[in-house]
Amino acid sequence: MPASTHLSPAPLTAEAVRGALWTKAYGRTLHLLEETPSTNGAALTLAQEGAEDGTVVVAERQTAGRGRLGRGWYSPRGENLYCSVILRRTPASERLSEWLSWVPLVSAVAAARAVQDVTGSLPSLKWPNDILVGPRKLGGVLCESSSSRTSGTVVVVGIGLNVNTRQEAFPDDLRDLATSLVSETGRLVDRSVLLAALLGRLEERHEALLAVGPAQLMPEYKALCATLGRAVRITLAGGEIFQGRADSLGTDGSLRVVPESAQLGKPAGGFVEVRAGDVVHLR
Ligand code: BT5
Repeated sequence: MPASTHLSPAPLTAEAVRGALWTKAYGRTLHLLEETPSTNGAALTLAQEGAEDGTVVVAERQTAGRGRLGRGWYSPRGENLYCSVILRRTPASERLSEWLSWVPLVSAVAAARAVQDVTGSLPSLKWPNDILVGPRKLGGVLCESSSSRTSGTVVVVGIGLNVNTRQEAFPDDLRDLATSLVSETGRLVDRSVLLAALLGRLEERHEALLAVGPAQLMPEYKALCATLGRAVRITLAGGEIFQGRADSLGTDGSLRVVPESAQLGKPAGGFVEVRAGDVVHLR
């Protein structure tokens, strides 16, 4: 599908999304909000009220967009995609924790594939779930879950993609770190078409994860992941920092990093398994 060449971005409308949608469930119930603090927050509330699997919340603007670990997500009005999908179908309890750790990774793959569908260019990924073009961040994934005895586990997959924000319009602290599709291609992109592609790719990857498990999806993640094989600096969830080489992925989607020196003593197996933390690509 070609990118739009309009001088101003085409509006995001439910009608245009539905017109381009090829999913079974994702986006068939679509809440398009003018403004919300966070589409993830709105989706978690809808989930608690019983919203069905595949329900989507998308907003023109977020006033308190969330990143991981309490960080924020820059979400100006009318330019980009801020969207959250409610997942109610979960695997049997013995596979639940593995599934939970892979949902963000395969969601990032789906976002990269949707960008490829619409622009022809395939982004790469930074572990665990940043979407990159070269060294710059095009988008990110934030998964949040809630569980109750009555309704079981519900996961909300939130995705932010910078689409039509021009490079000079990013705030100072992001201008050198972030990018957008219009910055990369020089063309404005129709967000309705991109959202439909994103929901299609998400449904496809989430179905595959449930049906066949992560082992079959790992090769695609690895192929897109620019972190593997690189020198990295890791900040662990507890604040500890070390450098090393990103070696491989664990079956639970963790990043195995061989420390550069004996900073962490001699880890078992020669590597540290990073489950939650921040990665900086060095060199
Ligand atoms: C993420 O967090 O990358 C996950 C972002 C998820 C955002 C979506 S939007 C729809 C849904 N609803 C929400 O409320 N959230 C989700 P993290 O890896 O923690 O990255 C956050 C960091 O990225 C920030 O500290 C900034 O440095 C940078 N950042 C913030 N906004 C950005 C943007 N628009 N583009 C690129 N980088 C950004």
